Amino acid sequence: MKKCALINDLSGFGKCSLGVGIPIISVLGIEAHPMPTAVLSAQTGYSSYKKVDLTEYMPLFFDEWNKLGFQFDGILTGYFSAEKQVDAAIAFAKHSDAVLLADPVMGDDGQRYDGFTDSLCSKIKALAFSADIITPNVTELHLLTGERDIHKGAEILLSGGVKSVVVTGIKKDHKIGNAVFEKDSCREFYSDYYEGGSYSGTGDMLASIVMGKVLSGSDVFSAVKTATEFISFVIKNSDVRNRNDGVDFEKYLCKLGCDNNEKK
Ligand code: PXL
Repeated sequence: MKKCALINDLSGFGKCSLGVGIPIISVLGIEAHPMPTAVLSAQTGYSSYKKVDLTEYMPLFFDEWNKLGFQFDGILTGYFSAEKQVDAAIAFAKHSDAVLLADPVMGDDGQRYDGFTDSLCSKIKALAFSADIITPNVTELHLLTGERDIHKGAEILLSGGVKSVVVTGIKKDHKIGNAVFEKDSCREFYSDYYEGGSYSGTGDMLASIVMGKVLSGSDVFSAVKTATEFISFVIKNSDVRNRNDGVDFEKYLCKLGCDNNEKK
């Protein structure tokens, strides 16, 4: 089986990060190997939370993985709570031939998430520019490039060496969608349903689906089409009272299930 390292936090409440990445990568038929950056009582959108940073353990864990010869086909990065964590992830990725998908988690709805200082954001920017695929939302695209124009922002990232730029959460004509930019092509995928809300973890879901699909042989365009349709379906069928809680994806994971030619 293909192996994917998931470098992200584990949050007890507010379904996101490893809490959605591990099941999604797994249901897509890829082994998920988590390296938690931090463990939180709840994601940072709630009115309070407690956090344990694993910054000092990350280089030790990566050294162990390297020492034991574990090889990865994909590396998926998400939430970082300290600059040194990003350094450790960059160093780990540099020594690997894996496809690097960096989800540059920094903010949403025009606001940075709690704790995202200028210096942490500039480390995340360096990681994003070294990745094969990145999945910023429109707020993160602006933080990465200074651009509010999506096409111009994506162009800056492509010129910097990123192969596929997936801009998420684009609002247009009462719909919400995602755009994929590669060197000579661009495609947008919109959902047929837009309530005007944004929900915890949907960006993490999109990044995980794209990583899993690409590792299974899909191109980024069809991977983003699948992710857009899945997330739209899940939002439509979720009973969400608080956007921080996340969406009811668990019941529908089977829709993403891989179809192997297993022995009966
Ligand atoms: O989904 C992004 C995310 C991931 N991890 C943590 C967060 C957030 C967004 O608020 O707080 C801990």
